Amino acid sequence: MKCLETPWMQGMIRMCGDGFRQGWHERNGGNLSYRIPQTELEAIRGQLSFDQPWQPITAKVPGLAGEFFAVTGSGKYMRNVELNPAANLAIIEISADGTQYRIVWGLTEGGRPTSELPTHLMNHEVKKRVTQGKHRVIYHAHPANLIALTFILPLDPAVFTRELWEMATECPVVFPEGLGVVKWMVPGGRAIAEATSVQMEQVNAVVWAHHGLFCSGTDFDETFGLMHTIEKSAEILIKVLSVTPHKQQTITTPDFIALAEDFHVTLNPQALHQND
Ligand code: 2HA
Ligand code: ZN
Repeated sequence: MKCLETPWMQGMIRMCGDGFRQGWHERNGGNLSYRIPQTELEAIRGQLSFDQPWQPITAKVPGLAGEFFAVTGSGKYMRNVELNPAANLAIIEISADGTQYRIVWGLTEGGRPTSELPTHLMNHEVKKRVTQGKHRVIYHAHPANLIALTFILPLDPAVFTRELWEMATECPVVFPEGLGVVKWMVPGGRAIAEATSVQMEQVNAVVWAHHGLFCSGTDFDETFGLMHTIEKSAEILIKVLSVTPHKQQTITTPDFIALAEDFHVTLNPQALHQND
């Protein structure tokens, strides 16, 4: 099967277009990566070329040595991926020492992998370890309501988690472990990658103050769904705060405890007891 026709590549292409249509990817904003399963890689190996030079990652990811990733391109627009996936996406291979990558497919009109490659790969390394390889997708977007909240709420993971849980009953079930929050930092580098990946040990979504959100998941549906759920909840909170700073009523701590029992989830205790 042609690389572009594989279900996982089709899933990646669809997600880029879906994210654009949600309004999360102005200009070249946002990026997406997928850790390709070994069997899927073998099926397309004949379509890859191994003649491009190794390049530094500027992060060390020995846990990903020899892995292959599909990634969006730096400076490429999410809205263009559906029109020309091979020009806007790449497949990269990670070197045996985990410090370099090389492009083995795609970016047919030139370019490099996403400018956030260090954060993507460091998150993948953490998630591969803590989920025993189940998580394969890392997604970064610029959803407006969540970004707006980073100017209003304290940059405290327990506060963000609790406020977003209260806005939609499904939230504590979708992200019971809560959200991480990283204060404003220069994007693209190793420092923000480290700050993000440390929090990814515990959670599947990390907010970047005044910038956007990183999500992790097992597949494209789950990861897109997490981004979507968090941003929908942020939109409701922005609507509430636009009318009044005071909630007349809300979901309470005992309500959350009852929900957690019925849905068999363990809620982040800091967020659960945030308002006690
Ligand atoms: O431009 O979103 O964080 C891509 C980005 C950088
Ligand atoms: Zn960004």
